[in-house]
Amino acid sequence: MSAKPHFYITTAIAYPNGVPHMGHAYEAIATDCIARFKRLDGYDVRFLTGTDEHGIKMLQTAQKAGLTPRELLERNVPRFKAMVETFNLSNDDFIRTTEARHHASSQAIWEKMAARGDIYKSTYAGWYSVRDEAYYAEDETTLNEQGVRLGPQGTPVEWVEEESYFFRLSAYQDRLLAYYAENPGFIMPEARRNEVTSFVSGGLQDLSISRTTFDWGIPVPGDPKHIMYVWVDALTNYITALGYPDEGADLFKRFWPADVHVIGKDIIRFHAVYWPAFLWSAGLEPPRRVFGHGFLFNRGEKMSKSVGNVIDPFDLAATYGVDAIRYFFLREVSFGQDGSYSHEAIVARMNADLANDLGNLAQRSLSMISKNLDGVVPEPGPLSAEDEAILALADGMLEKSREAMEGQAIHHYLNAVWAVVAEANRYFAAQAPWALRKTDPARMATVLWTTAEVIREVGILVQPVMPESAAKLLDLVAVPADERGFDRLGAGHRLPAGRTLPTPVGVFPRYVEPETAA
Ligand code: ME8
Repeated sequence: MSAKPHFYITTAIAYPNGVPHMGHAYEAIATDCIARFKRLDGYDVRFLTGTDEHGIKMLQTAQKAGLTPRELLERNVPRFKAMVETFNLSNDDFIRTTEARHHASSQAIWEKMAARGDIYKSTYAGWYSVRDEAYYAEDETTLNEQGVRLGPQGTPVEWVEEESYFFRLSAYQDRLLAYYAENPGFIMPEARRNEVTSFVSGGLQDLSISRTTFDWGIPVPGDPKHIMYVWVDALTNYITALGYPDEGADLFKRFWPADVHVIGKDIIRFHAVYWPAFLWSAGLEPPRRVFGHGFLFNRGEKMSKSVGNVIDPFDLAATYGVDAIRYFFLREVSFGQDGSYSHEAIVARMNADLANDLGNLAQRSLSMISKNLDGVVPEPGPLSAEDEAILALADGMLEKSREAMEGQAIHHYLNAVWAVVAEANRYFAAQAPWALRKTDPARMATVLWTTAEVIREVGILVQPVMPESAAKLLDLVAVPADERGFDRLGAGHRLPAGRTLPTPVGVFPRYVEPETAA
């Protein structure tokens, strides 16, 4: 077993009833950034993503398209896998809930919950939203102007009445409330915690956890006429992927309980109420944190297939580049809040933050080393107060970034890095090494070394958000692959003099409007 601290992080598993949209890619990118950050910071990381392939929604979508559910999966799951590839995700596993390992695991957790006495048979009569795959109490629903009854997420609900197995969720109300109170970091951000706490305080009903009217799902052990409620099976994916029901499996021992389940705010109830209760019932620990991120809007409007403004993540990646998109969403949207995006906003970030602030600084300073110092990293002379100050700022980025990332405040981590980039630009302009070339070449060399060292530190720190561009940047300052971890940041590992740098090339392309480019 590794001596490193362990860190297990997951995305939600998406319904492949359609192709991935930018909301899916956003969640995946953010989770990947956190996973990469932790890996570079010395953790033994496990990062899981995948697809949620059962349920009525999948079945109905397939039927409408004249397909079997498996045919629908064959069409769409490869798109989710392509999204993982395209956006350069560093996941260790991709789980599909139709896999045999997952059937075994879901049936095992069911049996554990039944053995605890938490499952009983009765009749369900109430509202169900197929779109949310969720049961709602009558007082959570409303009638719209057309007389259609809607659930709290605004999706239509239908009346369901059938024999069903129930989970004794009501028995876990006090334990859940105590857990939230004792672990204020369990549900993040705070608005989500308040929402869940007030829902649970309002009283929990037992939960219907099986259906008999269709068969696209995992059969209930010992009573195959019943199919498990899709959320019982979906949530279990997080432990299936660690080898459950083998609680002695190496992965399970190392990585359960999960450190963070990253999910969207619409599915917080399933993760912060049902999931801990299922786990306790099965004799397992609840996850340490559930982080509910916000929703992405297209120019302030909710993406919807009927409005025709669903953004294809593959198009965005092709238009702007994968790293620019990763950077844009993680910098622009406060993680945990809703966010909006537009072509103008993406271009502004690409050109200002990436091409100008970071790209130009690297290009200008490194090409001076190339032209004036034969491309060899110079030995710095005595450091001035200004050199010391910018190096101290660069050295301070790691602590600030770590602190931000403890609370998944990805945007704060990036703000901290770009504050240093901005300061490095002011430093470079004020020191004007080009003017020192004739008057004081030794001082010029010191300024260039200092700037290159700041670029090294920034390059190391931006790997989680822009893995490919950061690698190129680090190549430009000749940092070997095994010297790119966060343990190389700070005064103990300065850029060594004497290394030969490659001829600098642009790392962050400026976005030029196609009509202007023509
Ligand atoms: O909910 N912006 O799947 P899903 C940001 N299968 N995030 C968004 C979004 C948007 N516009 N739209 C959706 C499910 N998401 C279940 C999860 S987990 C055991 C089972 C997020 O395909 C959404 O909040 O509807 C969720 O976290 C993820 O995308 C998958 O959504």
